[in-house]
Amino acid sequence: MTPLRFDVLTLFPGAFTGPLDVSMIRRARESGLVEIALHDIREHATDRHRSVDDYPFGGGQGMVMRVDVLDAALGHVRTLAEPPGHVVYLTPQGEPLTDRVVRQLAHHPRLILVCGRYEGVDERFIEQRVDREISIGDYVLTGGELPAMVLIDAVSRHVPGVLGDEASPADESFADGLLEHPQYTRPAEYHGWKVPEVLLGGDHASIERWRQEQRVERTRARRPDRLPPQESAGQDRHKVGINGVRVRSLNYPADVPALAQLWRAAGYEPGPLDEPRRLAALLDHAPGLAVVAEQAGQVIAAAVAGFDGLQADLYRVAVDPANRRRGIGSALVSTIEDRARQIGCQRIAAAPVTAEMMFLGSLGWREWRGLAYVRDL
Ligand code: 9D3
Repeated sequence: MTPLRFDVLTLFPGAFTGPLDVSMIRRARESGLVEIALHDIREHATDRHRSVDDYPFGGGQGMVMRVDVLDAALGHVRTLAEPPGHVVYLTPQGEPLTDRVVRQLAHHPRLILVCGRYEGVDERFIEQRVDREISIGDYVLTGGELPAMVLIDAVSRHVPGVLGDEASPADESFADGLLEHPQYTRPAEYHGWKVPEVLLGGDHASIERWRQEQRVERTRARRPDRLPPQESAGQDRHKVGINGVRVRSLNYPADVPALAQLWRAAGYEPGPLDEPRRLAALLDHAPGLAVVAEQAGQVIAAAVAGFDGLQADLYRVAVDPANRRRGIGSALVSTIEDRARQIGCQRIAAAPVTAEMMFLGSLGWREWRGLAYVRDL
């Protein structure tokens, strides 16, 4: 197993001792799973004052980090190891660091993190040398050092072995978009503060149900942005497209007859999905991933997908024959993609490849060995 190597370019290498020397990251470094090398940018200053920053051209507040000094530092760091590394600049202007970005970064064998101070770094360095700009959130810090440590901590957890044997970042809360349920341990009562009754009995089905309710309830209260859009029948949040076509969630069981007719017209072999109870179960599991297009109160297209926690599967897409070639299938699929992404799904697949699914290629899906279409979300 090749370790993950971080090289950090900073004016304050001392800031990193402490946070990265305890607990899990310490163990990961000691066992060689993660390497962290710190580099002082000031060592690459060339003038007699060892200056690393200068006044901004055009005037304005503060100082700007010099392109020549940063480039010398990066050039030196690149000679120290292979491969050249993916250069990440921590900046308030960057894209937000999310679970998805963390997982993407974890694929690189070497990350070079550039921490800014002052007002930022000369834009030419960013244009020429930086692969990705990342922020850790919308609040102002004094520099990129703490963000770099946050990134190192989050990415290191994805290196196999860092978390220990059983734990896997794959089946964590963020993966399905819901927050975690509350936890309790002994004593069962303290100062009269009691542990919820259901957890003390041995009824595992009831415990599981209670925990799932807690997860959904907490997510609704604290992070409604992570729940799939929920529409109440009639009062639908919808897109109104060209010619009054609107996309909405499939309503069960009201839309079942229209759905059956669409599947038939599209030539789908009747299968397990045609059992209304199966459809109900699918909707229970991933509400919002089955959508229809409606025009003048008539359902003219439908797309049904499911999400089992690993990847989303697009089972069926059908557009009424009289309404084809209007972009309706694409609108349904992109709605499903958005909603799947919102619940933490990272990949969607469609198999088998039928003639009706060929349009997925133009939506950015890639064909997988002629057997399936796949898209990373
Ligand atoms: C006056 C304009 N400021 C931008 C909002 C200047 C500025 C403030 C703070 C420039 C750099 C910084 C230092 N912050 C970081 O380098 C930084 C950061 C952050 O402040 N918040 C969230 N994520 C990050 S990543 C790097």
